Amino acid sequence: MKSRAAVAFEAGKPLSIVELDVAPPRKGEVLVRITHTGVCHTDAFTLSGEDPEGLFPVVLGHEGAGIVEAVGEGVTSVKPGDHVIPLYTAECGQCLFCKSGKTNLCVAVRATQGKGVMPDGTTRFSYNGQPVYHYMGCSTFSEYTVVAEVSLARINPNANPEQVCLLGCGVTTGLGAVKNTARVQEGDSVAVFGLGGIGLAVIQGAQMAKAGRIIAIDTNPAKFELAKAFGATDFVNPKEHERPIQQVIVEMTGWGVDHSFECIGNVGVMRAALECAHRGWGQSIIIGVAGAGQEISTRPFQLVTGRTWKGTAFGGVKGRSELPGMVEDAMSGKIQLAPFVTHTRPLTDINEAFDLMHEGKSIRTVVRY
Ligand code: NAD
Ligand code: AHE
Ligand code: ZN
Repeated sequence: MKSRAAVAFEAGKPLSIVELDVAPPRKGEVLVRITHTGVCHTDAFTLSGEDPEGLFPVVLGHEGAGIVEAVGEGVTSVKPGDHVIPLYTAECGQCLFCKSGKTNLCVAVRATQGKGVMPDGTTRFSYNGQPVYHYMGCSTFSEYTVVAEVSLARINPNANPEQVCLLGCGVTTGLGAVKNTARVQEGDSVAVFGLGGIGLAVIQGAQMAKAGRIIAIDTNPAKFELAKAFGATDFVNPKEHERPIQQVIVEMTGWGVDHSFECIGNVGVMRAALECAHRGWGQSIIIGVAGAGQEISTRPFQLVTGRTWKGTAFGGVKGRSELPGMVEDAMSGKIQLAPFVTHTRPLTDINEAFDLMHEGKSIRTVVRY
């Protein structure tokens, strides 16, 4: 079938709106009609050419919501008409990782996903007869996409897709990082570096956990207003300080914060986030994604004196088990999604979503088909 799509033909170039060919779903696969998709910084990261797993030409996008159009052989957990959110972290329930009870990092389809193909090693997308790669097992920048059955969460059909698409990545990642990875407790102090969709979701999660002080840090002060609305108590612009930012945070708090979160993808800031964690027990959670060849460093003494460095993917959330409940929470107002949707655009204007992100003007632009 034909599908309107935004294709990244080359790194560093705008997406092209084209009509792709999409092959039918094979065994264990599902054809989904995407109705809405957010644009996450990770899409921009991969488009930039910095992603070690980046492949071109590719259909990017991994923060979508849609409706099942058709199912392949053997698919039993979803049927045409079901409302779904595609998952870049699958949940098969069978692999070592799913069964461990320790992680959400299912490996059922991860190896082929990283190579831009379906589990059988081939792609369902083509343009002028040439294959086009899948992305993160989702490819939500195509109106019709094919995903593995294990990569779909079935959700309440009455949910607002323009908002719940954000549970496909940004908001879930931030909330989950607080709840599952850091396990923030009532009264804990928190520092959040980077106030985009991820950082603001961390702040929302910290407020839900009844954290005490929530310090919001960004070089773009325009982000502070929304951070305050989500519950941040203190605001720091690193550009206004001569001293290293970790020193500023330690001085503000006495010994540092109980939990810090890096939500930018800057290895220098990752070091600062670790070093502003409390002596003896502070922990720092890396959420940001850094480019090929970049590495983190600190003095080992920072760890010797009790700080812990951790990371999180999709906030440690098991998508098929947990996203339906999070969608219910969004519908009941327990999770706030509306403030994240600062812009909406039709597919034809998707490149504007990237411009708005780079200019620091948006939190999330949601693209509709
Ligand atoms: P975004 O571009 O919307 O937000 C980033 C924010 O960081 C912006 O407000 C920007 O002004 C701020 N910033 C940039 N440099 C800074 C600095 N030196 N000091 C302080 N603030 C600075 O991005 P996003 O969509 O919120 O994504 C954030 C990061 O999280 C990206 O690296 C993305 O790839 C990653 N991410 C990871 C996961 C995961 O599962 N681990 C999931 C989603 C996104
Ligand atoms: N492909 C990159 C890493 C990119 C990355 O870390 N992705 C995050 C999700 S970002 C969502 O916006 C993630 O979940 N990683 C775990 C996984 O299994 O992909 C690289 O460095 O190769
Ligand atoms: Zn993302």
